[in-house]
Amino acid sequence: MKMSFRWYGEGNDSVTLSQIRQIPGVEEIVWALHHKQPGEVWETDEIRAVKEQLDEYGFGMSVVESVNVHDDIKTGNGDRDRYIENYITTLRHLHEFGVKVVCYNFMPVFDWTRTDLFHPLPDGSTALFYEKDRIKDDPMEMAEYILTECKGFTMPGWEPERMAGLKELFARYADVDKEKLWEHLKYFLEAIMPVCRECGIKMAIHPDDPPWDIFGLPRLITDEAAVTRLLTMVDDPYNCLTLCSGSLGSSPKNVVADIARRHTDRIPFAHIRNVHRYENGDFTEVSHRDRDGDVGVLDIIKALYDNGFEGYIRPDHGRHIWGEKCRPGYGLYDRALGIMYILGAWDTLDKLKS
Ligand code: CS2
Ligand code: MN
Repeated sequence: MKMSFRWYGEGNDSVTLSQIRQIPGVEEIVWALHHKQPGEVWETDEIRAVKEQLDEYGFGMSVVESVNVHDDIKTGNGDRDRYIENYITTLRHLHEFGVKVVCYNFMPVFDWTRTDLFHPLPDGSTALFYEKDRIKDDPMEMAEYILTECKGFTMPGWEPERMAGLKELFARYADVDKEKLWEHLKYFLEAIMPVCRECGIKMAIHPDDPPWDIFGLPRLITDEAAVTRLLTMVDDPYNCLTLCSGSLGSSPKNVVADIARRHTDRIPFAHIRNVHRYENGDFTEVSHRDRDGDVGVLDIIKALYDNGFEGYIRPDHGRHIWGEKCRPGYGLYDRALGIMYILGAWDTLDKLKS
């Protein structure tokens, strides 16, 4: 297992590489070119610039999160083949710099969705929160809220340029039902798999967050059956899953440790975080500690450990603690605590074995 930490890039993150270097055990930075629109080619000069920054601190750049997929590929129309060609060019460029895993998602219109980015927890910290009843109404209202709260930060999946055309974007998905979306995902994966094999890059899809349909939009990667469908539909070792414990774990239907145990060989990358679920379907993010939430953090770590997991792990969202001003979910302090918790569990399992 290799520990990693997501970083949004120079000038685009409140956390610095020199701070990350002081968190024990972090070997890799999970990175991306956040100024790129979905569908644009990532040029080698731009990738090299990131590599030079990471080299200075001795960090690897094996995992990219995300190379976003253009809406034409998801809706299966317009210029999808041209955008797939661009995607392939980007994969080839990433390969030149030793990238091994690309985390991406296939969620229509929105990436992750929350109704409150700074929800107070009883300990005085704040965290991301999802109130089920508020997601029934107007998607515009929610998008405006997220964009206002996130002013000053680029938010992947929430590009203001895309959100400005939200009505049109919804219209383009009007006749894309769940089965069509599966077909478009299959088309995309089959087109890129030969290049992934050639370049040794695993495509690790991120589960939908939350793992159910929202605003009438279909969502695919929501439970174990969907994971199995994805992995068998294109049965290739380079077609993989990002195991996100918080996304899958916000549904009480999912036992994330079971998914981890059954599919470890197709999981090159894991996001570990914890969520407390309420009976009415709301959920709040909480600390990484197993007993603070409901996703079964320790069972998940043990499942991966028992199966000899050799991929990358990163702490996913953290709470906002100690007055830190940061990008929602992506502060330094709570994610660093998360790393110490995950490494503590992992090292203990190692110790018990020897
Ligand atoms: C991430 C996702 O911050 C988060 O919730 O886990 O946004 C993830 O980066 C994307 O869905 C991957 O494309
Ligand atoms: Mn995640």
